[in-house]
Amino acid sequence: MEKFRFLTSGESHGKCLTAIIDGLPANLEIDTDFINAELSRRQGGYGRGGRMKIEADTVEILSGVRFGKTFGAPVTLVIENKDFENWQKIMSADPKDVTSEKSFTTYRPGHADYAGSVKYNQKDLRNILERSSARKTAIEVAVGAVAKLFLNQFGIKGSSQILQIGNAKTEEEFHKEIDMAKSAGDTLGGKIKVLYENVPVGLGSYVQWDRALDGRIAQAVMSVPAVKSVAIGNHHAYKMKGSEFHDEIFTEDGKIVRKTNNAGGIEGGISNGENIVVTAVMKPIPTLLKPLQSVDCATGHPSEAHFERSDTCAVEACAVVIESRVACVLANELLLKYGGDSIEECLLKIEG
Ligand code: EPS
Repeated sequence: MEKFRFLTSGESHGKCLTAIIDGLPANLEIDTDFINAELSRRQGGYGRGGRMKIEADTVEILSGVRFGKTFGAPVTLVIENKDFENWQKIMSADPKDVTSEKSFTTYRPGHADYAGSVKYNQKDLRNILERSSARKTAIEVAVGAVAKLFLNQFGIKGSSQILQIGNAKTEEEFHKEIDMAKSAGDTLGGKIKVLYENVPVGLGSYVQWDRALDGRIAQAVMSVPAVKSVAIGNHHAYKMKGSEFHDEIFTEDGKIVRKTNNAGGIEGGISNGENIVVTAVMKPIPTLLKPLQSVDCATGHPSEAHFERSDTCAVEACAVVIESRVACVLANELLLKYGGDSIEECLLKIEG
């Protein structure tokens, strides 16, 4: 039974994005400014497209928070899509408004278009694009921000770093690399590192396959749109010897310490008190100004992939989304181990 649960809904150009979070203890302070700051981090980064100029994502809290604090009830979060104004008729729920405006039928390789249309039996690929779009990561980041507020109570802090964008390995080269891709009508992915500090020993378990903390983190990060690989700790493990890879154990002032952290803070599926280190690879965004070859599902004939406004590079945004996903996993694990009905009860349990 999971403790920190949430569901989201909403389309990229629909009225709003919504999440319901269940399982938060009472008396957790919900700082809306912090949630909004996380949302603007997700909107930023060099290489974003036109949509981010339209949106100024801010959260509205519809339930579960009173005078700035939770009280045990489910928390409902909403982010309005400002772009909905331009899509009201196209995204209408009313059958009287039916229109083919903005419908498209040529699959975009790399997106969910082909597999999604077969799975859900849809002829208008708009019905696949709308929910598969990375737009929904906005509300996921709002949920992650709430998870981070909970983790902060235990002194747990997350951060992220971009390791690589295309062939560029330093920050100074990132913009040039993105500019070059943009002028060629192309896109770029990259490599991201996320770190969580001050995570207590004992989250997750080896006793069943689905309780391993590394397994849970991998699932949460791998399902972020465009992420194609996830590693915990040193991702060069395959070429290291056991004597080089494993983190030797010492004592200092009666405490267990390590001089290395190749395990990325997890041994045997359990947090070991070192920093949790996650690296992930994001593929290049599949919507290309210079279109890829594809097929029109209405005619069955070859066709150039549909182009729709998009980003050249969203690696910085992806880093914020990954931080959020890991925050949700850690919040759930903390509640499983130290959960209580109020923050005070949780803190008492962890302080022993
Ligand atoms: C995104 C919103 C989307 C895209 C992008 C991410 O808005 P629109 O489609 O109106 O431009 O900019 O999504 C994708 C490129 C994708 O492949 O899903 C956002 O809010 O992050």
